[in-house]
Amino acid sequence: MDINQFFDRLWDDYVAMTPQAKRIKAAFEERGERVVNDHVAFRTLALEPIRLKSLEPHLLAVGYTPYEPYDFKDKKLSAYGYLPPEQEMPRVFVSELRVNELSPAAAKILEGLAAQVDPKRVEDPSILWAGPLWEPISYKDYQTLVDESEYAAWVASIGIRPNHFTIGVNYLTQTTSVEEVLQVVESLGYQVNASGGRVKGTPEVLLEQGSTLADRMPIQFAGGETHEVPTCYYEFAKRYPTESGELYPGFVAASADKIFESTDAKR
Ligand code: OOG
Ligand code: NI
Repeated sequence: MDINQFFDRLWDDYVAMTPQAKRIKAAFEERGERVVNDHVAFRTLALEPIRLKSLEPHLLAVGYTPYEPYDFKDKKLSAYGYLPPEQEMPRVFVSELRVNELSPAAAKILEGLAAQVDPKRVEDPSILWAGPLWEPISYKDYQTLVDESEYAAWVASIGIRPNHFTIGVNYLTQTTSVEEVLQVVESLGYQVNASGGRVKGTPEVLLEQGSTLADRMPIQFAGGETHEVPTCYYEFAKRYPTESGELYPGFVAASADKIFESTDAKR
């Protein structure tokens, strides 16, 4: 699979889960802008057979280079940033939940999900837009997870698939700050994640970011019950040049820590 096919599949899955993204992208295009993705992000569990390390080969296969690790102590997450093989292809951010740091009750729920995944399935690149790879969990277990780790609840209900795409604000010609972009997004009727401030990061840390609050969608839980849960969100990122003159290629952990909250079920 070539990298363009790869991202087409990811985008199709993403907009099916995130109708706001299609509308927001179209609105910027109607303003005459070229919408280029800064990065795409994935979430998983640090459990066999779906660990970050097991998903990584699919990124390497389409030309990505591992760049830098990140640690999120309170959220119990480890992450890695990847650089694209070509200009204007998105960077990639993959995180995984250190399940062994959770309570025995939460860990047991998640271990039950990972145990249902056939390791062979993980060898196909479509694992990255697979969605849930397990039977629906009970709504009670979902709530147990929400109380302990919003991230855990998200992965359990939504599965492995793009968590967000990100508009590269550097490519825009009319709304050249993240705050201006957020105002356009709000004018379309979407809410912004204000955790840690509307705009996270500063020119000094070479990256400014903002995001919407995730769309919500009814999904099926065990026993055929359906409940609305947060799905995916859209992010907006502006990069500043480093001393070498290249745009800063990485992520900023303190900002990312708040961006994760764009999918919180409890607001
Ligand atoms: C990722 C949050 C971090 C960034 O660009 O720093 C992030 C997530 O919500 O899975 O996207
Ligand atoms: Ni992001």
